[in-house]
Amino acid sequence: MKITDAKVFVNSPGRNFVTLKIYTDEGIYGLGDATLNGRELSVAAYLTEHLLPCIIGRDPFEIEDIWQYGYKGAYWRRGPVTMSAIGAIDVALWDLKGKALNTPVYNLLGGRSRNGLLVYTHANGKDIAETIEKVHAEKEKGYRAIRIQSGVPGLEKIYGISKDGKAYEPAIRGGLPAEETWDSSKYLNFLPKLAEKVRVEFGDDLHLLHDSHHRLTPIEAARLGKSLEPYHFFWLEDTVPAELQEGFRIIRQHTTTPLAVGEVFNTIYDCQQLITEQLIDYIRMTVSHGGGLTPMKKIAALAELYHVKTGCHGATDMSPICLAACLHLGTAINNFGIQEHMRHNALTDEVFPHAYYFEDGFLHVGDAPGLGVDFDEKKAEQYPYEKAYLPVNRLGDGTLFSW
Ligand code: EZ4
Ligand code: CO
Repeated sequence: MKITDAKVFVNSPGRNFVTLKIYTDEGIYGLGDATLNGRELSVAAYLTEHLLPCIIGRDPFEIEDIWQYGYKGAYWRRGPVTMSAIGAIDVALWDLKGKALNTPVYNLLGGRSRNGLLVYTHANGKDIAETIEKVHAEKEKGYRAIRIQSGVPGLEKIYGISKDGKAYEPAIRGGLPAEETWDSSKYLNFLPKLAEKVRVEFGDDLHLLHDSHHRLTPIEAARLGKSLEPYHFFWLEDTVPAELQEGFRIIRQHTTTPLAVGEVFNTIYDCQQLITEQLIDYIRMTVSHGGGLTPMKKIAALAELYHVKTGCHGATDMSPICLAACLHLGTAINNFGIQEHMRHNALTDEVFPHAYYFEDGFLHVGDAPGLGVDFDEKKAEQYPYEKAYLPVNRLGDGTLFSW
């Protein structure tokens, strides 16, 4: 079999997505997700201008070599744009191979290790009462693990909370990035109050998660983890920006609250120290931004040695193709932890028909060959790309801060 063509589609069916389709001389095609929220066109250009010309004519079964060609062959290594582009090709090739061999991708990765994948969803409220209402609503849908985010008294706009009652989408269309204001001390004082109320309301069995979205220092994160211990969270996510991996030692010395990090990582080197020093419990890298299934399988294997489980990023800016790839990986590996499930809207689901389904708190990957996701190009064409930015964040005195 030979790769005959490859195309990049940039559309906005419900939100922006970049989709890669690789065609072969046998009529079989593979799909990959190249979406990088707020930076979509850079990945599209990296693919069309630089990577795709090099794969035309190649045997699509040579997945490892094509991955190495994209990674080592560029000389310039790592980075979200590069790795998302390499990841889209990699995932498309696994999809293609599964279809060619008439088997789901999880069978190519080692076979089924579990029946379903525990997922967590989001409950976002403007205050404690509304957050509790949202947790009730998600629990009724069958979720057994729920991430709680709430407005913080004294802070105007906050990560995770929508103002208009619609599902939360951080990337705003039109204009320059929105600006938010942050205050760590207000947040640190408030969060244990939220956790206490939610635990009292729901009892011990519901798994609770929370995302600090990279805004704390290590010692602040240590305080937060400690203050949440009585409420036994499933995990505390992205407490500090993790470029300084050894910073996590400070958090770890002070708290038994499990730690998750890594949704912005793109190679194994971003988490090598975090894993080998057992500074985290869950690695949050997702398949598309992590360079594809080829490196993610290696990262999961390294993590397994150190009691670290996976918890792949699964916000709505990961298309159904990426979500399916995460589900195939999670189905096959032994150290799967949990999968984020921030449901896509109806239009996104229509443009990407898929075999995976949610039931009783678990996502099931289905047994369609390949990834089990298709892409309706005709429908997607009706929704052209619209430039959108993620917000930026400042402290009260105007200092630029992490969003
Ligand atoms: O802010 O995916 O855990 N989920 C998150 C997400 C990220 C977005 C950024 O594009 O932190 O909501
Ligand atoms: Co997050």
